[in-house]
Formats: sequence, structure tokens, C-alpha cells
Amino acid sequence: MERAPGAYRILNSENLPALLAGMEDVRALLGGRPEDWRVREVGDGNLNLVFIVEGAGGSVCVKQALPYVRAAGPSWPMSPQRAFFENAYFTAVAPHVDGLIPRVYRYEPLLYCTVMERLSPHIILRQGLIAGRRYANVARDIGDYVARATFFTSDLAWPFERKMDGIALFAGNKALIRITVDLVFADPYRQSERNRHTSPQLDAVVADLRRDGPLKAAAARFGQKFLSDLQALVHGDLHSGSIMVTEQDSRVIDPEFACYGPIGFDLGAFLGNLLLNWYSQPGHASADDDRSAYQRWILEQARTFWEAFRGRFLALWAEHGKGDAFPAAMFGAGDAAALQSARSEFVDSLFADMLGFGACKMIRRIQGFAHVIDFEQIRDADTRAGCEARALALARLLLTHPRQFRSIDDLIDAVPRVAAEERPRKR
Ligand code: SR1
Ligand code: MG
Repeated sequence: MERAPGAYRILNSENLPALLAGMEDVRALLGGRPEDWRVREVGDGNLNLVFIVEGAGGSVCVKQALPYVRAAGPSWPMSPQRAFFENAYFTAVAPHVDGLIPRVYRYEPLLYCTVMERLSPHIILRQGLIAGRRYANVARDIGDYVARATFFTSDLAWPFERKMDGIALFAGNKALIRITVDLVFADPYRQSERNRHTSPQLDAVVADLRRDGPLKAAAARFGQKFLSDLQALVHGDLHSGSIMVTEQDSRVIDPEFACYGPIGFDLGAFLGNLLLNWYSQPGHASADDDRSAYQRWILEQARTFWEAFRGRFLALWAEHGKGDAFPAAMFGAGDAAALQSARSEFVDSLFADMLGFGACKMIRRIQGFAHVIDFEQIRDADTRAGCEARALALARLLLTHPRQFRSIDDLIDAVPRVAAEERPRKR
């Protein structure tokens, strides 16, 4: 984590080839002469620079953390150390998530930059969902991924000392934890210069939500849980923009928000963003396709995701439950039913967390700082506001009436019902 003064410089298409040429393995992978390498900056996220470098023999992706929030500019400084934590997360989960993350070739600590596998012909899942494309494996892959990455960093798998070391390491990712605390759990519920929403169409809906005490208390409870329920190492930003896909392959990218936290935080990020996409679909409909069949497919993915997670997590627990939580030696043959029911209860608690965190993630993307292109690409503001209002209505229900949602079926039934009930409001 040491940083020599002055070593950091912002990479660009002029200085990047020389850097990569000095990395023997990367140079060999790219092939040809460095002066012939083609460099493109392709980053479209909120924080970093991302380059694709192509040579005669291959290509790589280079990601560099800027010392500020890219989406805001230098007026919002931010430590580039997040690149260190992204790399530490990949290192921690790699043994458990076989093939579901990109290969990392190099991490350059002084430049806070990572040289990694260029995923091609993959695209960002969010873009595929907006285009109405179907990916047969992604929901199962990501459910499986979250189960593996979190189980094997939890007290269920290892002696607690190992998790404590992880907590100590990732506790250093304070700058990004601060972003989540503010942008996910606080700002959307209060006046903040960073917030925006589709205005004036959503003014009344947003004002009403910000006056809803029970809703704010529920969101604040999830905010507290995020900070205090250190169940496992979580990705910290597992939305559909942090997943790259082909029809067969799925990869999780961008774990710079990694920290120890509740497992439901990652589950909720994926689920909440699927639901945002569901509500955005009328804005992407065409004369040939009203997208209703695609919406049904999205809800099937929500089910597949949850069931894949649940099945894998319980299977891992049964096979690898050697940690300090629920010590295997405590439970004899006669306790099988009690253990089984304790495990089910725990997984049920993760389901409830997934819905609560998912709802928080939905709200922050509609009335907070960072929005999603699922809605932003809907040009007509009235249409966009209608989609957003329906998504907000579901999120409110999830937070204020959690007991209505005992199973994934309850959720799947509620999504279209809430959309039908939420009538456009008069201005
Ligand atoms: C200032 S960063 C805004 C958001 O972008 C990332 O994707 C995270 O979700 C973060 O909250
Ligand atoms: Mg990101």
C-alpha cells in the first residue's frame, strides 16, 4: 500500500504503451511493437479511467483509479486507494469463484492501476438488459457467485481469526464505504446538492417519500446493518453495470467498493437493479415489442438468481461448514433437524436483507446522485418519470411492509401489481 511521493500520474493513450511495454508478460501478450498498440479510453463509470489496449497478438484492459470522482471532476477528491482494495478483493475470492471474474495480469500499486483480461465479446449486462437481450446463464451464475464469494469469506467456512484479518484489511476502504453510507443510505432521503430526479414530474413523489418517517427508519436500519453486520467480504457494488456477459459467460468486475458487510447487500444490488430494469422496460418498448414478454423473463431471472444463491449457499454450508459459526462438532446426528432449521432461518434472513437492500438501491438510483441508464436513456421525461414512480412504489412497499414478502413468489407477484396500481399523478 506504500506510495512513493510523485510516482502517481494519470494514464493516457500516450504514456500507457511505455508502461505496459515494461511488463514482460503483458508485452508478450500484446505482441508487436508498443508504438503500434491501439489505445482507447472506454470508461463510462462514475470513478475511473478504463483503457482497452490492442496489439498484434492480443489485448488487455487497464483500469486506473483517479484521485477524484470522475463523474464530478476534481472538485470531489477521492483517494485512488480503491484500486488496492479492488485487487485485494479479486485475490481473496479468486480461489472460490472459478472463472467468474477477469484474470488479473498485474497490479501497479504506485499508479493504482490494474492490467487485466480484456473481456470480449462481452458487454455490460445493463446494456444487454436495456436492449432486451436474454442471457441464459447470468442469473444462475451470479447467484452462484455471491454464494461462493460470501460463504468462503464468512465465519461459516473458517476460524474467526481469518475473517478478522480480512475485516482489518478492508476496513481501510473507508473512502468508498463513506460513498455508500452517504449516497445509498442518507442523501436520497434528505435534501442534498448531489441529488437529482426527473423534475418536475417526480417532485411530489420524491417530496412525499422524504416525508415518510417509517420508510426512512427502515432505510436507516439497513444503513446501520450495512455498517455493523460484517457477515462476509462483499463486492459492495454488484449492480448490472458490474457484470459483463456473453450469452454463455458471466464475469463480475469492479469490486472497488469491497468491504466486510451483510451478504444481503450484494444480493440486493443485483436484484434491485434487475427490478429497476423491469420498471424501465415500457420506456424501451417499440411498435413491434411492448417488452412484456421480456419483463416476464426478467422476473424469472430474479427467481433463478435467488434459488441459485440459496441452493449453493446451503450446499456449501453442508459440505464446508468448518468455521466458528455453527461449529460442526456441536451438532450430533440427533441434531440434524435443528441444524437444518437454523440454516434455513439464516438463509431466510438473507432473503429479507436482499429485499431491503434492494429497495434502498432502487431508491438511490432514482432520487440520489448516481442514476442508471435503464431510466436515463428514456428520452421522454413523462414516460421516464412514470417508470421511475412505479419502481419507487415497489421499493417503498418493500421497506415499509416487509412482512408481505416471505418468498420470491411474493416479490414476483408484487412487481407487476404495483406497476398497475401506481397511476401517473396529476401535476
Ligand atoms: C461517486 S460514485 C457513485 C456511485 O457509482 C458507483 O457505481 C457506486 O454505486 C457509487 O455509489
Ligand atoms: Mg463500478
